[in-house]
Amino acid sequence: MIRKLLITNRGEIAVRIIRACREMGIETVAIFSEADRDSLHTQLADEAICIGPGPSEDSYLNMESIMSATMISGADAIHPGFGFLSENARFAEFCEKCGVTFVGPSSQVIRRAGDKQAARNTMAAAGVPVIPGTDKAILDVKSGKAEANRIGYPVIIKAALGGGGKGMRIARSAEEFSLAFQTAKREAETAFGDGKMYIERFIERPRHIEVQILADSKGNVIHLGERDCSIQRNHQKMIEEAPSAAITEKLRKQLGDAAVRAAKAVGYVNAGTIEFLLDKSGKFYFMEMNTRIQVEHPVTEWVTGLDIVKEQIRIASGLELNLTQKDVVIHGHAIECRINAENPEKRFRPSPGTITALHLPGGQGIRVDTAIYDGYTIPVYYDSMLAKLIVHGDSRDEAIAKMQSALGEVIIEGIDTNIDYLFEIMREPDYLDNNIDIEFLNDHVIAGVNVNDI
Ligand code: MV4
Repeated sequence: MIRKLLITNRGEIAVRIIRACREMGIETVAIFSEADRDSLHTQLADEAICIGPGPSEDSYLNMESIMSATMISGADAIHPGFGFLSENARFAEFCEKCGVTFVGPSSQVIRRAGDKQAARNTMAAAGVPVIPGTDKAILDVKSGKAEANRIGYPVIIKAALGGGGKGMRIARSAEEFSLAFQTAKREAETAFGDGKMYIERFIERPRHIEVQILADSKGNVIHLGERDCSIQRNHQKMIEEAPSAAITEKLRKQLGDAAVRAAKAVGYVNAGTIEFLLDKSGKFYFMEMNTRIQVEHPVTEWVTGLDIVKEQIRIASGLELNLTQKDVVIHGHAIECRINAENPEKRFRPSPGTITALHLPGGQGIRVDTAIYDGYTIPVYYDSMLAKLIVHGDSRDEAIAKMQSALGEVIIEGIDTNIDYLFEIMREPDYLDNNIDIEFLNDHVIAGVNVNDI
């Protein structure tokens, strides 16, 4: 069993992991940058080690400093949280070579999931539905165009090593192909140092549906149902829910089976997420595999009653899952809103600064995951998420009513936040009617703002 765990992260997810360890009797080591001396994770962990200056490259991304801190502290395991080094195969490999347990899948699985083109082929071979597209890397316009003609327009051109929308372009016709391909390829070369591209049929207005899986080192794989993460801006999710109101029990079983097959096909161990697109006709397709704990994991925790971070630590300790698929029952409906330090009226410009007054909601069916406190100064170096407000009700309508009530109670003074914007989404008739897809924020004016105008 893991005795002492070092958390290579900050903010609410570091706090979330510290809390799980405390319950499990595992000692915790925080690492912090010079900008995070007063941060909550630094104060809550049993020990805290400064690993460098504020900028992420000098601290939370500095593998050598982090591994030195790990050795000095005597930690036997590392939890990477999300972002930063969490999906860096080289870092996982560094841990393996240093004899430190990485709480996540092996470096080999992370590397295989990172090549989206290769992952697509693995999934197709395992019988997981993939979007019609190419099975070999495309490097030039000529062969790309031939493939696009075969697939049929519109197509989407994606970087093999991409993700999060970088190195991605849509071509609606053969006329648009050449420019779209070259732009996407150049962007991929700059961002990932690799110009391998693949092409898929472009799915119009899908939902983003992802399935949480748990896989132990004994070969047991289960799924914890799906999350609907369609409400997003610029590939940043804003609101997530579980279960998806678009999915029937029959479809849930098909998605879950596909996700379990996907995990088994790559020899997955630990918690992971299989992302799918669900088209308007109800067909779903594999998109990507995420090898980290995700920001939105609490909605799944609430409808299943499980603690996914504890499960990650148990799995990394070599323990067998203590539940089977039939033990997983989905109860009620959970919604998460991401509260960010940003101003929606000023192109969602980040708003770091000092919190001068704070009131967070509570009560039955309300959970707040955060690392902010009254008087806390948000550093300029990191992302703008301040808190996750998660609610649970018997039904989607009840969860929405709770979210409206909880958002209405929040007081955060001294900085700008997106709370009013989130509140308005919770009153938008199409949101209430479950008329949502990945274009939702493009299609609506929310609190006087339409994201297309940005
Ligand atoms: C797609 C797609 C439509 N058709 N692939 C966005 C980032 C990367 N993970 C893949 N993405 C997409 N792939 C096909 N064949 C639409 C998107 C997409 C998207 C997907 C999920 C959530 C939000 C999105 C926003 C824009 C585009």
